[in-house]
Amino acid sequence: MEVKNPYLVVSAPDSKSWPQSELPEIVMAGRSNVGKSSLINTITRRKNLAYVGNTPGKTRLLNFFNIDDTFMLVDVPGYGYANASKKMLIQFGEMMEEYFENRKQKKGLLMIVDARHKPSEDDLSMIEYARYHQIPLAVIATKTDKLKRSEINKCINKIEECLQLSENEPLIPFASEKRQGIDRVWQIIDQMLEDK
Ligand SMILES: Nc1nc2c(ncn2[C@@H]2O[C@H](COP(=O)(O)OP(=O)(O)O)[C@@H](O)[C@H]2O)c(=O)[nH]1
Ligand SMILES: [Mg+2]
Repeated sequence: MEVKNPYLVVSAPDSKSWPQSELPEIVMAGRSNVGKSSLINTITRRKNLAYVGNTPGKTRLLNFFNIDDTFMLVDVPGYGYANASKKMLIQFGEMMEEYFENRKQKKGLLMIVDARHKPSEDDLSMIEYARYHQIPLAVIATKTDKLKRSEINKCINKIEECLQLSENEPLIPFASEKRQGIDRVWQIIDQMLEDK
């Protein structure tokens, strides 16, 4: 898949700023620093479409990326900051609840986790949102380049078990730096977009 014209439509602080478009949307969520922005850049083959690096934990923005006028990638702010306040967590939960409840064109959740770590409680809650709202789910385990070859399968199995993934909830090993997993991610996105 070659992306021709991806661009950031809006960084929305609240639902009033969500785009008025009816394009289908794929949501990407994960703890901060797992490699979400890198993944967006890698699969679109852009260097700076999404901002990579340390962002302060305050951002509660949903970033809507228009991908060639065929769909939107919705980047959910990273969660899991050690110093996140209760208020921030509640606001985050409310924002996601509102999105999942009201946004009709949601087509799937790409849950991004670090291949090296056990998924967090917050990851589990995101997944539960998706299951509850019956949105197709796929998990992407990033940074596999930081694992030895022999360790990758073990880690993948652990994550699968921890999240109790079912057969229609695929888990994809991914490494932005090595550009591994790109085709499978596109396959999953295409499937989600085709699903009624
Ligand atoms: N080794 C390795 N590093 C990665 C990978 N993906 C992201 N990173 C690094 O992890 C850090 C956080 O990445 P970023 O994409 O900003 O994470 P985000 O907070 O989830 O958007 C950056 O220093 C990236 O260079 C990967 O697949 N492999
Ligand atoms: Mg990011």
